[in-house]
Amino acid sequence: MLTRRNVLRAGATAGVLAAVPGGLVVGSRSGTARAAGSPFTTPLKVPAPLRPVRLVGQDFYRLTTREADVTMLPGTTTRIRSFNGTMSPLIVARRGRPVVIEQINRLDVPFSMHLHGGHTPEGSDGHPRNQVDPGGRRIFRYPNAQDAATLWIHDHTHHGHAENAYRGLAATYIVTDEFEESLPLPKGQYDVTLQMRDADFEENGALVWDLHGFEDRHTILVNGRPRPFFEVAARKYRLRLVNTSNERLFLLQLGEGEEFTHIATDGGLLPAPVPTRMLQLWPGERHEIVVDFARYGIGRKLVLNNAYPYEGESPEVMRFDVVRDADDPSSVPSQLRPVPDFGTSEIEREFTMSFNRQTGEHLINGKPFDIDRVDIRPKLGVTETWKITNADTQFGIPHSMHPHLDTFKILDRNGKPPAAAEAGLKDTITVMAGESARIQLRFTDYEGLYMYHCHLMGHLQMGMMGQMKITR
Ligand SMILES: [Cu+2]
Repeated sequence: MLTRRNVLRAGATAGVLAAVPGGLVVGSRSGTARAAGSPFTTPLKVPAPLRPVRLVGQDFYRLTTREADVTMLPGTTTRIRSFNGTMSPLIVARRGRPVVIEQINRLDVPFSMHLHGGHTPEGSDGHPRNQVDPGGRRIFRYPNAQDAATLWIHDHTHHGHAENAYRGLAATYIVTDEFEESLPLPKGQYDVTLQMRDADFEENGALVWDLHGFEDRHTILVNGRPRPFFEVAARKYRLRLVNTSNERLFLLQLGEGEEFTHIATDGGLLPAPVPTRMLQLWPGERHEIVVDFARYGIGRKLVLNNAYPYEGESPEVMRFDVVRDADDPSSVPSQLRPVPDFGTSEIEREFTMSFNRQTGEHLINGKPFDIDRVDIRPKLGVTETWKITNADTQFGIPHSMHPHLDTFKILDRNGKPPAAAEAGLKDTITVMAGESARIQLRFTDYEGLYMYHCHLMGHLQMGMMGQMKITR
């Protein structure tokens, strides 16, 4: 149904369209700001990797999904849905060494664990057919037969994923490999994951959940802390940016438009580093950057801003405070990792994303998700080209496409080759209203039933998902 709120939301989103390609139009949105607290009063929490039980040939973890009371806003307590009681946990895996996770569900809602970006066998991919009911448990096997990249874990239950992610269930999952370790990029304590998202809080710290209320989520959280500060050394850092928001675009700028180096996207390292001053981080995406704080003296404070805040909202995401010297043997090589050649596509498919104003559903090729319908039947090893068209010109709503199982490369956007920042392997692509993009991909190794969908979680919940049956 088209409510007044839907119209407002859709109209407001058009502002994003106007903003992103050219000059910024800030403040075209409506919405009321709740108290979000002063920025930079809380230190960033840098999660330590979870410690596995090391078995012969594999790492074993137990992840219990349960409610927990944590401090997010100073002086208040927030009940979240968590993995093992914490926000933003981190798992570090190694290429070729399998990770096995026993997921135990102590929530009172179902949970279906999906490793976003994982090259994962069907039974461990978190299909809603396999969701774990309250009190249940399930074993997930991640072979990690894939290149180094920053992945993340979130829920994929049929109607609960958006709320489960919003209430805190998001883990970062890093795959490392020998090639990447051989590069002189910043490592150890200078390799930091930043999970970014928004939320709406009551004054008492309780999370406000409204599927349609994304314009009211004015508190920006980084690793579960509101607009934190991070004390850094005057040297290079590798920052892994993960957008775990339901709907929010971060248009990231450092300080007064400082330069930083873009080194990786969803599927891992770019072919070559890209110097940049602004980065779009859409829901579900990961981008990795290297920032050289040696350019700034001790005492300098650099704010990371979102150049597209909602109306009534301040742009700050977090602040880097340069507080000490440090040696810096790291550097960014001029070449990183070449993109594989997928050959010539044998299959071409088209996906048109649209919003049905009568039903309030978000559709792919005119249809909402149906768990009993198989939409496409790709063959293993056969290269395909997908043309993704965003037909939402009336409301100007952005949409994305995230096929499970394998990464893709972007062939073109509106017929033009992708920018250098999009020249690497991706698993999620956002397409603005009235625009189209073509991607090339090839499914490998695993047969079975997998999903592809828009990663704006509200849209996914309102139907924007299809199923593919992959066979030999
Ligand atoms: Cu969408």
